[in-house]
Amino acid sequence: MSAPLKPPPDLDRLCVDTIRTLAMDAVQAANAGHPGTPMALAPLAYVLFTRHLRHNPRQPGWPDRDRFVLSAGHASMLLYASLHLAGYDLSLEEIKNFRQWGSRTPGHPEHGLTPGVETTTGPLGQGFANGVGMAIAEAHLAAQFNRPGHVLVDHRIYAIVSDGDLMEGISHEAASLAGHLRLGKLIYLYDDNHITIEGATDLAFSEDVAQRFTGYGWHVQRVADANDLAALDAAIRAAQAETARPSLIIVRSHIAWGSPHKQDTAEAHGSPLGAEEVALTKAAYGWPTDAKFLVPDEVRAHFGGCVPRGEKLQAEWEARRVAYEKAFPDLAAAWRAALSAQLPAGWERSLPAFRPEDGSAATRSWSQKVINALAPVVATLTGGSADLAPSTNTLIKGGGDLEAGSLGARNMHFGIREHAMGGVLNGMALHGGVRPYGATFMVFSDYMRPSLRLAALMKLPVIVVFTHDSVGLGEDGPTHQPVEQLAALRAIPGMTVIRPADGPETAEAWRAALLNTAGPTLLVLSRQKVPIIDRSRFAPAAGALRGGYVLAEAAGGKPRLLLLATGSEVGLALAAREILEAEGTPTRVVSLPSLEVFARQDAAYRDTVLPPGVPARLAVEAATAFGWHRWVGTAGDVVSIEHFGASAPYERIFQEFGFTAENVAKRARAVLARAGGA
Ligand SMILES: Cc1ncc(C[n+]2csc(CCOP(=O)(O)OP(=O)(O)O)c2C)c(N)n1
Repeated sequence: MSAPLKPPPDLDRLCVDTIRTLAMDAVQAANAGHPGTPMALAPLAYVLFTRHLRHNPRQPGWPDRDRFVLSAGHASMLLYASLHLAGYDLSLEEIKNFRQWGSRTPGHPEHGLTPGVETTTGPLGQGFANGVGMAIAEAHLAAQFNRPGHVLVDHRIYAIVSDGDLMEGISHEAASLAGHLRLGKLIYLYDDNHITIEGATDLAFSEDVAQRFTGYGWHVQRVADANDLAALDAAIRAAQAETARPSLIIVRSHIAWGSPHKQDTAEAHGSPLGAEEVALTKAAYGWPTDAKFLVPDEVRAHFGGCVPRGEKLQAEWEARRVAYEKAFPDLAAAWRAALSAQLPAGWERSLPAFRPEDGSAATRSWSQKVINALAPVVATLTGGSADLAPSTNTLIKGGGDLEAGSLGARNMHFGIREHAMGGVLNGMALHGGVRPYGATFMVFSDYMRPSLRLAALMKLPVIVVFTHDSVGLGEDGPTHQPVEQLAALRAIPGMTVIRPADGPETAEAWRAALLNTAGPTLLVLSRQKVPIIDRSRFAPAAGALRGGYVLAEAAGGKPRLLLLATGSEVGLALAAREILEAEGTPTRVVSLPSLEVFARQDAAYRDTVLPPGVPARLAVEAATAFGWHRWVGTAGDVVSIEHFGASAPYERIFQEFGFTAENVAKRARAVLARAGGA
C-alpha cells in the first residue's frame, strides 16, 4: 500500500492556510458564502485528503475509492479547495467563479457537476444519512463478492458533519441504524465549533453528543484542537482500526480560525469576512495580504502528490481485481454487471403475465409477485421497508435479512425511520452496485420528502413503493389516508410517480421503474383489492409504459366524453363508461398511471389519447384535483377529494365521497352539458 504523503511541519501549515485563504478569497469575490467553517476545518480536509483518503483524483469514479461526504454543504469551499489542490479536474478559475452562473463551484456541492463531489449536500442531515447508505452498500457488496485472499471491495466512508447535521432528526435515525448495523467503515468527523447561525449552540443544543453516539453503539473519540494535525491523524487511525462500530471523532474547532474580529462569531458562518478582515486574517497567518487565490508552489507540489499516490493505490487494486477475475470469473462477471447498473439480458421475460383468472387483488399484492419474480434475475435489487413489509408486500422471499453479520442479504429493515430510509437509499444509489428500493405507507412519504427531492435533484435511480395509496385504505382513517401526497410528489421536478390500475399495469410499473435510471420512481399502490380489467376486451397494459393510453375505446371509435383515471379508480371509470355508453354517450376510458411519463410523450401521441377536439373530460382520482386541470381543460372536471378522509370500511368511504360508478356518470353528464357535447 502507498504511504501517506509526509511534508515537513511548516509545509503542513502552509497547505492548511492555502485552503483557508482560497475559501476566504472565493467567498469574498462572490460576496456570498460561508468562509468561517472552511477556515476552521481546513486541517481536517488537509489530513484526510493527503493522508487518509484512498482516492485517485484522476479517476474519481474508481469503484473502490473511499467516499468523502461534506454533510455541512454550506462549507462547500472547503471541498472545492481540497479537490482543486488534490488534482481533481477543478481549475483555479472555477474557484474564482465560486457561486457564479455555469461554474462547477455552486453554492452547495452538487453531485454530477463537480468531479469528486460524492453527493449533493446543503439540506443539513442528508449527507449524514447518505454516508450511512454508502457504508451499507459497501458492506453489502463486500459480503457478496469478497473471498478469502481476494478482497475486491474494501473502502471507507468519511464525512464531515456539523452541529446542524447532528440536530436534524434524520441524522439521529441514520446514526441509530448505522450503530445497529455496526458499520465499521464509517468515519465521521464532527465539527464541534459551538456556533450556528443564530449564535452559540447552547441556545438550542445542550445534549451530550458523545454519550448519544456511544448509546447508538458508535466508537467515539475527541480531538481537543482542530489544528492539532497529529491528534487528528491519530484519531482517524484509531477509527480505522475500529472495524466493528462506526466512528465519530468530535473535533473542537473555532469558526473563522485566525480572524482577529470574526473568529468564534456566528457572523463568520454565512457572510464574507469583508476585504479588511480578509487582509487582517491573512496577516495573522503570515500570508501576503494583497495576494488573492494564492497557491504557493510548494503547496501545489505537495498536494499534487495525491495523484501519484492515488494512481498507485488504484494500480494495486487493479492487480487484485485481475487476480480476482482469474480466480472467480463468474463472480467477477456478476460484480461487473452490478457496477455497470445494466439489467441482465432478457430480464423482462421474468415479469409475470397476470390474467383475469388470477383473481382480484390489491396492487400491492401484484407488486409482491412482481418483486419475487424479478429478484432472482435482477440480483442487484436490494431493499426493504420502514417496518411495514407485511403491509407493503416488499419482502424478497429467501433474500435473508440484511443485518450486522449478514450484510450481504437482500431484505433491509430500516426500522421506523422513513427519513433515514430516504437518505440511505440515496447513499446506496450514489455508491453504486445495488439497485435500492424502500417502502412505506404513502402518507408517510411526507416523512421522506426532503430525501426524495434530493433523489430527483441528483437523478438517482431509487425506487420507493408507497402502498395504502388513498382513502381506499379504509378503517385507519384520515391520519393514514393520503389525499394531497400524490399531487405533492408529482410536483417534484424529475420525479416519476406511477399508480397502476391492476396486476398487468403493476408489472409494467415495475418494468418502467427498473428501466428508469435517470431519476427516482415511486410506485403508488392500493391496500384494497382492485377490479380485474379484462384485457381481452380492453387494451393491453403495455400502454402504461407511455404514462397513459386508451384503455377502453368509445363505441364507434369516436368519443364524445373522455374519462381519465389512475390506479384503483380505473375500474370505477370502466363501470361508469358502461352506464354512459348504455345511455348512448360514446365514452373513452384513458388509464393514466403516470402523468409525468405521459407528459414526456410527444404531442402527437398525447393527442391520440386525449384528442384536442373532445373537451368533455372527467378525471377520477381519490385524491386532490391539484394538477389535473392541465389534462381535463377548462371544460372538464375532476371527481376528487378536497378534504381529509374518514375512518370506515372503504366501500362506505368511496360511496360517501362520490367514488361510485353512478356518481361518476352523473358528474360526466354535467361535464357533457357544459362542454356542449351532450
Ligand atoms: C435542513 C436545513 N435547515 C436549515 C438550513 C440552513 N442552515 C444552513 S447552515 C445552518 C447552521 C449551521 O450551523 P452548523 O451546522 O453548526 O454549521 P457552522 O455554523 O458551524 O458552519 C443552517 C440553519 C439548512 N441548510 N438545512
